[in-house]
Amino acid sequence: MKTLKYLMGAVSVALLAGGIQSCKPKSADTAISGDAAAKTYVAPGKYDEFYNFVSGGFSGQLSVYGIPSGRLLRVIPVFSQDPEKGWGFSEETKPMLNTSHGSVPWDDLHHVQLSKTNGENDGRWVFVNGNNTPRLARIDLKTFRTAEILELPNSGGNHSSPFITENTEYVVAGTRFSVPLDDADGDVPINTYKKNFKGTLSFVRVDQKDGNMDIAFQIETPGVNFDLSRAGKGPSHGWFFFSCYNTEQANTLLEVNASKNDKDFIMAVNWKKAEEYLKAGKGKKVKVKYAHNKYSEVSHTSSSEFKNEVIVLNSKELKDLCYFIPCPKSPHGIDIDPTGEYMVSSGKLAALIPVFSFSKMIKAIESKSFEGDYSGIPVIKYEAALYGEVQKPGLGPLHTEFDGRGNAVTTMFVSSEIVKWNIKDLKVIDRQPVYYSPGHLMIPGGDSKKPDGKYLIAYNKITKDRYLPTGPELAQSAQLFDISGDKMKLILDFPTIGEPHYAQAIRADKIKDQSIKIFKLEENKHPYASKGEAQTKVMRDKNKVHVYMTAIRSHLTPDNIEGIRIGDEVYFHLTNLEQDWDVPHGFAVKGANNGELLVMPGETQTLKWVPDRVGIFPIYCTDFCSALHQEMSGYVRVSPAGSKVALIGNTGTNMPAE
Ligand code: RUQ
Ligand code: CUA
Repeated sequence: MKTLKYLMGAVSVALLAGGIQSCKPKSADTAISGDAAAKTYVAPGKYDEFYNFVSGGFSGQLSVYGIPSGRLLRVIPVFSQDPEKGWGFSEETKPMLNTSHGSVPWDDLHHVQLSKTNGENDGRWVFVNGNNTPRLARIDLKTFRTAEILELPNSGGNHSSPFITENTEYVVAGTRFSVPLDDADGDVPINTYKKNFKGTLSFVRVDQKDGNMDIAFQIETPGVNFDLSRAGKGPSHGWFFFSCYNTEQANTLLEVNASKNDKDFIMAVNWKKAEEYLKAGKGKKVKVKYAHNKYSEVSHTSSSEFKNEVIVLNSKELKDLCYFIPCPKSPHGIDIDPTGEYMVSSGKLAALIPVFSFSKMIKAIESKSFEGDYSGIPVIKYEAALYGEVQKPGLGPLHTEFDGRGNAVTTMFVSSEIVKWNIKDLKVIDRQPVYYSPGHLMIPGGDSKKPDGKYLIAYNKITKDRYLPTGPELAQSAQLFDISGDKMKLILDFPTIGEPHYAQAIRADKIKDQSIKIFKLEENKHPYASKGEAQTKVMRDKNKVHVYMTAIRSHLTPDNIEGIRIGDEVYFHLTNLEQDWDVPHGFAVKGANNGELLVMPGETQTLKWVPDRVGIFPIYCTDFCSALHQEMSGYVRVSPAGSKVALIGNTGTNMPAE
């Protein structure tokens, strides 16, 4: 890395690299006000005020915290296998990780969006993005489980996603890396970026009844990197805004070559116009392949379907669809204020924060105040769309949220602080150090029409000396601030899982009562369910053995299984017969190349096991479910291939020994 820089001999490289690394805030000792403990104290047995859904970054998962206590309530597996819950290990959940590349059991989850109605969080679903193998996922907030994963074709990394419109009409996904489209010959020299690489913005429609997603259309754009996005709201509903960097179209050493232009762009997309073009048949059908995976809580199984076509609208050919607004130096976040009039963009390398006006942008388009075009797309004059600039906000602005009282708060990665400023006069009114280098920040409802401006959390990239040392890596830190007064006050540090990027929070009373407690056994439509011990059995179909099994405190039925032979594939289909809240049973068998099963009341899940040797194999429940949990166990006998041992499965009835 170093050698490369010196070889390049570019002074600006060193300057840039030095400049964008973080520096410590001056006063590393924060003044914690005396009432901080009282403000975050949630007495034992009492509930938190908010659910906080926090992206897990490279853990591929979504975690749920209580705010203000900072208690970790749950980790929801999404793109990554999770042996704790059997996610991606059970036969039922494996198809959820299908993609056109085969099973992809990991991803890099960056952004979180709660579904909205009239621009306010409604508590139905949470959407998240997979940044590596481009995917979107939807989590159902009745079960707190992943219900759907949709792959995105024609994309090279799904970063500016999964931002949504004010009534959850669309979830969008802009490609981070431009690449040749899937139906083009991709076997081209990398240095033909300018000619062969294209961007796409995917508009995914959400069915308002069941939440199911599908790609409505894509917009093909010039090859640039799309970083983040936000939908308009109120007056700007119907528009989407994307931050773009690498408008230099560099394909190597981006840290220098994509930082040359003084200004990159915000791309404004008129999606109502796109709908008109779509209706008028202006889209072109493009051959692609992408997976669409859905989980059913009725059959307790998932389905994975491959689709092979998308409709693509061309941003260059279709007039009035897309516009560029120049924006200083590699913008990262783009955030829309609660009124829908102001678009705040944070340029990582800029020393100011430009605030654009939606109404000025519309006037500029009407009066054609363009400074030219970029790859055939009109570029609006900077001044014509600009409302004003926040001067000297701090170094390395990344993301902005709103408090609902006319203020915005922006994270400063380089100067390690959060900075509050007034949207009308663009004056900085407060700044507080954070430890260290904040990426995203979050105010509950802070991207909505009605923010709940009581708390703010900074999600920091670097922890260093904040926690007890734990070897070379430390958990990332979140820092909770009370923002109800004029000054933002730090009141709590808590660690997070993986690397948090964005997070959102919602008042607990908006979802806690809809959270389901059990799956009703009588509604279980799993093809291998046993709805009572009388239905359990062991069936052979050539070399496949299906064990229809039940679990109830405190035994498995059957718990003695014989007649399994080397060469068999054994499927343990475990139904949890409990109909009581918070009584899962687990299942494991010695030597299984797999995770455990963790089966909820009323649910059926399947563990596949291929025994590799002759002998007796213990099986047991992995979840301490009762005083006799340690007794909840059994044995499987494995005999040599071709053995004549009869296939049996029973509990409590001893067969005579042979
Ligand atoms: S990012 S730290 Cu992947 Cu949202 Cu800005
Ligand atoms: Cu069932 Cu332990």
